[in-house]
Amino acid sequence: MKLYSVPLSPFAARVRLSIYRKGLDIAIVPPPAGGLKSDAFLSLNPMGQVPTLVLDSGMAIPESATILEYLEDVFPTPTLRPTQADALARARLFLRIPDIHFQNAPRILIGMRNPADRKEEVVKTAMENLNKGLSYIDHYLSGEAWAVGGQPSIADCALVPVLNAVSLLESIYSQPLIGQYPKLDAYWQAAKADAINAKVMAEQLAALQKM
Ligand SMILES: N[C@@H](CCC(=O)N[C@@H](CS)C(=O)NCC(=O)O)C(=O)O
Repeated sequence: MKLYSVPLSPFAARVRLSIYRKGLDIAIVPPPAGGLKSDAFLSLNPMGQVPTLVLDSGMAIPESATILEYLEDVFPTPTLRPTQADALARARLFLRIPDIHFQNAPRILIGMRNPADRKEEVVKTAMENLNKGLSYIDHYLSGEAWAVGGQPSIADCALVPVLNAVSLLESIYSQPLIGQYPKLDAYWQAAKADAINAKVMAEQLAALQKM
């Protein structure tokens, strides 16, 4: 099995977090020569995106949430999928909320990290979307040690990479983002201190510094 991934992508980073946490022997590789829109890659994944998980059978699975669930089905131990239905619903919400409500705000705002490249209207709308999404995440956090319950789950795989990007935005734009939401802030302070989370965060940061 191999995972096509790029270090900065929060979607690819979700899957790397699962792979590291579960200790899976899955090769993590960059997009092939020719890139994501090459004929060779598009024949694997017509969306031309990372992450893409290629199985030994040759089947290729796109979409981070689908890949995370697949890894839980095939490698159930250690589990990152809450077993209780309410907890699982909440974990899945933490994958859906950033995907739907941020409306790409972290990518847009990182793209405009240089003040000379900023379009104020675009920044304003992206900040509004970002804050809406953050407030929804804060709402569904319950103050437990991890996003859902007392152990890491697919919810943390989803939240940590995107919150890492948001945390960088706090310094780039000199404004509190995560810090405005007490439950979210407490979650983030604890999440940052975990070694596996920190490894993926460092991979993202190193890629951003190279850009
Ligand atoms: N919904 C997808 C989003 C994946 C995605 O947007 N990946 C970006 C990298 S962050 C990508 O491959 N972009 C290249 C493109 O769309 O052309 C998922 O959850 O995996």
